Amino acid sequence: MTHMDFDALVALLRRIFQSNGTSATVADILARNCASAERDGAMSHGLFRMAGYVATLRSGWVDGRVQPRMEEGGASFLRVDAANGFAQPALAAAAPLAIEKARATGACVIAIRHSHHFAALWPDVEPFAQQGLVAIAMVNSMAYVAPPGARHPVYGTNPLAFAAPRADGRIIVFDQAVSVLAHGDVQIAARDGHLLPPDAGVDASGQATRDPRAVLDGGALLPFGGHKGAAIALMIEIMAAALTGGLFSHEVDWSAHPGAQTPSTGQCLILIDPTRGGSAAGFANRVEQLVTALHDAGQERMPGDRRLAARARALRDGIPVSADMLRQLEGLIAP
Ligand code: NDP
Ligand code: PYC
Repeated sequence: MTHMDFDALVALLRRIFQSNGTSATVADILARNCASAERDGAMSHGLFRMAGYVATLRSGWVDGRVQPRMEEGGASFLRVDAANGFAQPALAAAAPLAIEKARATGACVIAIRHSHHFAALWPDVEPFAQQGLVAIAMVNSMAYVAPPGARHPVYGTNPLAFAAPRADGRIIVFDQAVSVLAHGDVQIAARDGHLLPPDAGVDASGQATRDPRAVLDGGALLPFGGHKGAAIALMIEIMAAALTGGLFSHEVDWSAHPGAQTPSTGQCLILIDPTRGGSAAGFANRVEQLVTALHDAGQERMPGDRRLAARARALRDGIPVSADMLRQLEGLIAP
């Protein structure tokens, strides 16, 4: 195991992306995103994903060089056509104008379509909360999740992320898949020979299984909380696909692009300026009071705490990268 400096890891990942056909801008955005996930211990969307990015780029399924196109949607609405590119560069292009609109009008919807999101969602919302806004993000992915009663998967693992400012410049963030586990974690469990938790998935015949391979080979993941999680998956399909003009998870068809792994769907973000609300004590102070009440009640761990602790460790000691992973990454650099 070596411990890599964040910037050194970003430089290596940038080289992988660019040598596989992305523009320098896209390479930089995706490299920072992926290295940040590894730094924060968000392993299902860290270095493990690099082989999938590269296979996807080599398959011609995604355009790593395209410029997202911004479309005016109204005073509080911004549409972005990612034009078959990655979602993160589309969001990066939209963010300054979206923040301006949110501050001018109180809120802004960002509707991104024809975009590939293969990453954790918290990096998309964190910067908005650091600038004093509340941010909610939704992405639909590919049909891996079967709602109760369904004969086959229809929903994606559809994550939902939320970020809000706390007092003293801190923020609170959660980011969770709608499935019991992210698909990435099922792949990691299969790779490492671990069982899934009970009630996480079914095999190809619809029988409950804890075998990750059975879920990956024609089975399905289940939504957390049964019909309640399924309803959130439904909302995310509607907001990330029907609203934006993107594809539903079950419409993703990469059969003409062997090796492709990224979903070509949509993403919706809602930014809110909390100073427009009615809190006399100030929004961030009220959030802080709630967090204090939770701690007083006995909840020690808040969402984001584990990730920020991993970040602090990695920034102090470096990001742990195994020799095997380093070899794999170096092997992904195209000649
Ligand atoms: P987890 O279940 O690991 O975590 C979900 C959230 O709950 C996190 O904010 C986490 O904080 C928090 N949390 C976990 N355990 C506790 C606890 N005991 N007490 C308090 N808070 C807790 O995430 P998922 O497996 O659902 O998702 C993993 C990642 O996969 C996400 O980043 C998601 O965006 C990504 N994903 C991306 C998809 C895509 O299409 N791009 C599709 C599906 C998933 P902390 O981080 O601090 O542990
Ligand atoms: O881990 O479920 C997942 C996932 C889907 C798309 C990107 N990540």
